[in-house]
Amino acid sequence: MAPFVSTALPEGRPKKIERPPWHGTCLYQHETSPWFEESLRLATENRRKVAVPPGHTAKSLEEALLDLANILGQEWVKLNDVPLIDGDYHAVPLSHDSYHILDPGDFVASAVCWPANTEEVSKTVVWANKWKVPIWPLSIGRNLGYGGSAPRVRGSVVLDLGRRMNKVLNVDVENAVCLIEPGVQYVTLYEYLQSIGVGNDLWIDVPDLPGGSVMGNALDRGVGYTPYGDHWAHHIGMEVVTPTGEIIRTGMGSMEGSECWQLFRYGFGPHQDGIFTQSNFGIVTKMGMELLPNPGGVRVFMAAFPKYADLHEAIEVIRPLMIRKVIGNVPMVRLGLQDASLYKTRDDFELDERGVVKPESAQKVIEELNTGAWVFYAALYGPDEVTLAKYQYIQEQFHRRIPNTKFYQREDVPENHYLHNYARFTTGIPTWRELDRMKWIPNAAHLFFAPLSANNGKDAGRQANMFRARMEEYGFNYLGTFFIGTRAMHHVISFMYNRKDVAEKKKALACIRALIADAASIGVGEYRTHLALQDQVAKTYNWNNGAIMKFNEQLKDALDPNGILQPGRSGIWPKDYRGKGFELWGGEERSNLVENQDGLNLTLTP
Ligand code: EUG
Repeated sequence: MAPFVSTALPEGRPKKIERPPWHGTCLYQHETSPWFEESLRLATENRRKVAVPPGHTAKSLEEALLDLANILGQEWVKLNDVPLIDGDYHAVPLSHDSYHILDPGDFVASAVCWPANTEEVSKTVVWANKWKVPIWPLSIGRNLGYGGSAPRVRGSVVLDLGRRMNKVLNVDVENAVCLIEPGVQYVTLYEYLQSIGVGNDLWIDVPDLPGGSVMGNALDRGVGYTPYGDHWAHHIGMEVVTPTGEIIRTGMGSMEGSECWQLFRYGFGPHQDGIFTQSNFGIVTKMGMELLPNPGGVRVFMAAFPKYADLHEAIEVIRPLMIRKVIGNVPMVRLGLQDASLYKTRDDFELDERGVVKPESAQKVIEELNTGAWVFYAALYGPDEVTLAKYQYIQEQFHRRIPNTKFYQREDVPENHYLHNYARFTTGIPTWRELDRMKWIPNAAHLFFAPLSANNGKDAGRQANMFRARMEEYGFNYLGTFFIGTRAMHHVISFMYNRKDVAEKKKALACIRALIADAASIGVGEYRTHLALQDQVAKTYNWNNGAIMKFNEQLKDALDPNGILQPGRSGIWPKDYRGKGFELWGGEERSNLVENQDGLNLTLTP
């Protein structure tokens, strides 16, 4: 077979990425969705009562929502009284967190609204201040494993910015940069660049699944696989609605008439951008993103390390390759079993009495798949001659310290191999392949335990051992991946559980809480976490008596005196909420705010 190395991809760059017709963010299931009939039936049999936010009665909320419907138009404000249908990755419910880890009816909005533009976002914020209703903006709602589309406080009003604010506002081809709204997904940005004829020259960075918001993911500091894999590091300029409704632009955007909003990251004076990530300090309505110029070729490869203990040496070999930029992307080292979970289900393995895959059984499958205890995927960018020289150099480096390392390029592996998929997304082409992993167990939901690791063998090794032991104690397989940055790694552990099994959910929650505590005990902190765990994780960032949270709270009180914007996000609570029992520290099956038994049975017609 001819080698696969080439510019772009030998099989070409598709103009469109196929997806099911029900792909979207929905309060009501799309009529083509597999859950449409069920949702209709449940909606008539059992209309859910609407959650009422703190400080409100059903009556006052009704009045407030009627006022909002006057501002945005009636069709753009809807009650969240629909059945809690988990759907799938494509049908993201706005009703609740589809990967719920507490009761699914816990983190629920009272209503959803759809502002059309920045001015309407600002008006909605002013409305929230007037009525003291907590609001929760989202771009697409696919923050799956971290809370999805759900608000932290029951009865918050969700602002779904993705529906109507979904435009690519500008592409500056010469400077390889674009300006986007919150509803632009990886898949739609890719298709847009294709549609204007620059899709071969300007690439985007796609993460494992491309249905998410480009802006939303960068604001949550997510990670992809190309040289622009650190999404936040490649944003450039933003427009933000503050919690009191002012509209600001950051960097050079703060100057009338500047041509450099998307060209120079800073402006004059303090640089604010970072405080709008993983925070509740503002609603981002526009953002610039750098695009990756076609580098003239991509060579992907996989290396397989035979022994579990090889992790240490592997990371030691990789660090200098990263710091010296021999490897140009965000490569990954993942457990052989996690790699195998793309091709297999848990039923294909022999389990021990705790439900954990037996090591001998994992080993058998690893041999069958021709992989290793750990596998390494990386991409080299540039003309073929350049990447070939780098590839040979990299092979030498590994063979010196792990002589049995096996290397594979695309021509060496079967058609269904993940390496072909890896070639697509390291070339900026979206794929849905990662969804195969959801077949591992029935009703699979993901929770990510995502501690940061130093880019060295010692930290990686101690983390893998510590977290594997704890997870197995609770009956879960440790399915870890290290996403390797220049000087640090995101150690992402895919925590899978059956969301229809209440006992298993409870175990998963207890286990991840134990993992957070284990990590903190050795000075390891998470880069991102699920809504239900943000109080606990925030507390582990405790240097100098938690000075950082005191600073965050000062900012919160100054910027959001009425405490309306995303109370509780990242453990930051407005002053009126602090110490009143809103925090979730563990042990609870749902938050302390029990359902308002009055509920709300209304139709939102004046
Ligand atoms: C993944 C990667 C992440 C994350 C959650 C999931 C990938 C899963 C690098 O960050 O936070 C296959």
